[in-house]
Amino acid sequence: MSPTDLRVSLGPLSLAYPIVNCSGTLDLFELAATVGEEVLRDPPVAAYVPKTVTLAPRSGNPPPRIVETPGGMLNSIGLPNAGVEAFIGTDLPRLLRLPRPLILNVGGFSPGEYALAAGRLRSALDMLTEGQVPDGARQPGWVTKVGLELNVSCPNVHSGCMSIGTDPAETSAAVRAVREVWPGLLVVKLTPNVTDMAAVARAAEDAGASALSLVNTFKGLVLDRHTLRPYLGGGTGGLSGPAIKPLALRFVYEVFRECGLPIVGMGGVSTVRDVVDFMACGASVVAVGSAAFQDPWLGARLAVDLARVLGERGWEPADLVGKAHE
Ligand code: RRO
Repeated sequence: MSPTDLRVSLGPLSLAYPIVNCSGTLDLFELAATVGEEVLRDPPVAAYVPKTVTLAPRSGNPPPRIVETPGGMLNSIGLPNAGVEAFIGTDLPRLLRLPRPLILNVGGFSPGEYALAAGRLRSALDMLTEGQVPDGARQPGWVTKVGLELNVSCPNVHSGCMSIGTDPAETSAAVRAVREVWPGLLVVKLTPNVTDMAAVARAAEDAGASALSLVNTFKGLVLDRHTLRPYLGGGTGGLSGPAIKPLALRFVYEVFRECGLPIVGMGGVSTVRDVVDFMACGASVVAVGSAAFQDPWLGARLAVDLARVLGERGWEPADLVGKAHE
């Protein structure tokens, strides 16, 4: 029997298999510093999603920033990053050398700020790839290599981000503003901390999104057992890990019915069973998040397992997507 072909498309990006990482959970360059450069020549994901970048530099939230919980972990990192100009100078050139498509990730505090950051990335890509528009093509050449994910769902900052992603009108304004300057794949990462995610998903779709990432972390709280005050420096945090898988699956299942966009499913993925479940509920691509802290190679291993599971049924990835709805 011939090996199962796991190739999938996400907009203009072509992925060798339908597994990527969640933004902020896998730093390939940090990993290379400990395990060696080989991981940069063969990264364990089909497309690489770096950590969220914002227009201006941010120092993030005070420590402690992470705490374990039963079945998961709570983080309050607070979006530390060196800002989009430093990202363009330092990170973007080495990211472009990775032998994988990229999905850059941008956060912001107003629709205009998302557009400014996306516009800077677009100009930098045009320059770095000399990728103006190839003869006869309507889009820059890098469009098949680089996509953009809008993080309108970080739960750990007091304005912007999640307060945009909980409001369909604000989400629409941010997506519309970015669409003006960004010609490629535009993924919008939604928050589960809402009562009606489908309304936000439809707003993103109408404003020009090309795909959705479901879901970011669930806002939660852990107390310091001695002081009985909030343990994390930022007060509350975002819950991830196995505990959230059924909650995340419910959102993928419901949004798949309500909205026509491809879905990148995530939330507590650590086994091939999880990958199969997310795809059956409607995810075209599945992302590995906090489980990669324990096993950075998990994404590539899950791809091997997925090929076996699909091969047993004689299926391609597309045969599995949405099966739970039949
Ligand atoms: O940096 C963070 O605290 C963070 C971000 Br940007 C996010 O999108 N989700 C999350 O759980 N933490």
